[in-house]
Amino acid sequence: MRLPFCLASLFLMSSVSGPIAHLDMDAFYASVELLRYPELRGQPVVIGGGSASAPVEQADGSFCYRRLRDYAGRGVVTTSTYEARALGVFSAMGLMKAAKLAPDAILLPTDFNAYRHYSRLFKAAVAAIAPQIEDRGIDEIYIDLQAFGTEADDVARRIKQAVREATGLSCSIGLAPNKLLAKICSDLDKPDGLTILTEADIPTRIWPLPVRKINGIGPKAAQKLATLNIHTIAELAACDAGVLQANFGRSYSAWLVRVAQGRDERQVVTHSEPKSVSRETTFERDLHAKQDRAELSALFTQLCERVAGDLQRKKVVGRTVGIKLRYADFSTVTRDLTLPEATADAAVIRQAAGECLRRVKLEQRLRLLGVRIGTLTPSDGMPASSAQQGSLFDLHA
Ligand code: DCP
Ligand code: MG
Repeated sequence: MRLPFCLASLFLMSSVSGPIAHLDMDAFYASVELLRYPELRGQPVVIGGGSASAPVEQADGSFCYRRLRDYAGRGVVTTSTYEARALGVFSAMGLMKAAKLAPDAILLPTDFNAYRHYSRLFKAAVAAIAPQIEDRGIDEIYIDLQAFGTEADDVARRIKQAVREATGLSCSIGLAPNKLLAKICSDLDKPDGLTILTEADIPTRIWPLPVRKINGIGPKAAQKLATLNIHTIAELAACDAGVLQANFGRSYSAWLVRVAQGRDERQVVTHSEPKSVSRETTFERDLHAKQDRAELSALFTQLCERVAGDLQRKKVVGRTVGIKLRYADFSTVTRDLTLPEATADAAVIRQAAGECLRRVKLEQRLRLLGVRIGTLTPSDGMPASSAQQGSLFDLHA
């Protein structure tokens, strides 16, 4: 699509502090499990069961695997192999729903300790080559490659190789002038991709993409944009700012205008003392506290587990547990409470978050749910004890 010249130049002015790389591990939890069960390579595999879905070792040393069709419960998919995704099974989907789509897919329990271990390994391998890293979660980082100048492409290739050697796992890297574009690019050629984007490539490679490729434009915002006949990033960039403001409010529409133009001034933040850790999820469809209780509850538990995982990785514990709800009409409420003792335990966070939830109105449908934990202090090597792990798995039961 052709865009007016002024828009093209705005794109080309996109703040250049880069090159910045965004690295994201491929089907992370599932790929770690395949290291343990290599015979499952090439098969649809879903990660998300509790310990009851662990494979059973046979007398001859082989494993008898659980199939999705035998699953009963409220668990959710944490991730799935690309073969399972081809059958329509994705992260955050209920396991029972996934079982309808892929009854023969193999189900494996989550093993957060293993994922944390591999997370540390791949990050250390990257840091040995390029130390300017921003930790964005268990399987993703930004890497500031400015210091490498024109060598950045080679460095990105070396990083992929080093990650493979250190972990046996593949990752995908996007290399671009800023974080926004690097994040989009790491997803363009998964798995095992390396997507290098220069400013000159923006019109051909970024503009034609659906708006959903922008991190921060969720399913609902994309749906609303579609009603305005905006499907691609080019169409978003060409849209009148007033129209966006009328539909999305001042701050979100101003952000939409900036990101549509590929503009992003954020630096790679290498040393941050986190003030809080949070996870949120926008639902595929608006959920009702009563009618969709089981699904909501499972997603809520999963958010708490992910927050707990983040705390444990950052070696911090927190005392203030908060929730954020966004209703179908886009209004947002938050509630929080302070615990007597700091924690990184998913079950404790789940219970506190559940108490917060009881203090909000749940008549309207919900479009987003978030869990936050603040007032962080170092855990001082406080172990993620076995009791704590036990409680994580009990939540799946
Ligand atoms: N995860 C989760 N619940 C979600 C999404 C993700 O528990 N709703 C976990 C499992 C994933 C990991 O976080 O393996 C990383 O998330 P990604 O979105 O990067 O997904 P994957 O790495 O699994 O796949 P991809 O190859 O698309 O990056
Ligand atoms: Mg990933």
